[in-house]
Amino acid sequence: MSPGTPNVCPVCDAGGPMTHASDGAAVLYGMDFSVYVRIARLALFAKGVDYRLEHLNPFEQDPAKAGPDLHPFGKMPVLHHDGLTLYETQAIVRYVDEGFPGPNLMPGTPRQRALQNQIVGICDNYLYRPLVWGLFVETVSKPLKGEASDDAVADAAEAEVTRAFAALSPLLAAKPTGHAGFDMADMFLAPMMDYGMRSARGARAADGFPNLVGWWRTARAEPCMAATISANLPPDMPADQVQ
Ligand SMILES: N[C@@H](CCC(=O)N[C@@H](CS)C(=O)NCC(=O)O)C(=O)O
Repeated sequence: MSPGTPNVCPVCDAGGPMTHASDGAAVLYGMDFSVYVRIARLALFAKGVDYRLEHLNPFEQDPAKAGPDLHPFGKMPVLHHDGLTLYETQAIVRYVDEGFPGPNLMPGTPRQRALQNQIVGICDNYLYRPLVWGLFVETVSKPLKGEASDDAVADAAEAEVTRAFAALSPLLAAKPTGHAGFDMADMFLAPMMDYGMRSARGARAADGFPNLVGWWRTARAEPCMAATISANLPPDMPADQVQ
């Protein structure tokens, strides 16, 4: 039976009838330390969706330890809900927003939605890699593990982050805040900032952009951030640098 056959769950039982999918419960595959998994969790949290997080760790070299082979590009997260298996976090967040009751995560007008998509696109394409990998992993995570960080990598990343912050800052100032809690743009940016602002270079790059710093001070105090923080951050992880 093909995964597309009605009433066949492609995740839990490709050859038989649906089991867990039929009860409507959502399953998010991924690790809680992942930026993109957290984005999906923020959306599920905002909508009050009942879900469980199941193991999928694409960073594991051993396929037996990595978890189910659900993502054609070897990434996380993957959402499974009611017979649908979905990857790409933008698709997941939009599905969660439109598929469940609760606060709207996307604004009401085409212009506002386009501007929100622009922020999300900047986060995906120009911020995530230099901020999380180039600054956090390179200058915080590696030294915590006793590895040397590469100044040239960090220098290049800081320049890219500064450029992304310069683009984001006015967009954040103009962003509608017409609903309670986070919207989709906040959900993409905040998990990236939560790693990046633990690096002195990330905080330094943000310093020149008061809108961004102000946004981050508010965002990081939202209950959804505490509700979705990884349980696996090292105990000696530096606190946020932005005061
Ligand atoms: N475009 C993907 C990006 C997801 C992504 O980069 N996830 C990271 C974790 S935060 C990952 O799975 N990395 C594993 C790897 O690159 O090997 C999405 O929007 O879901």
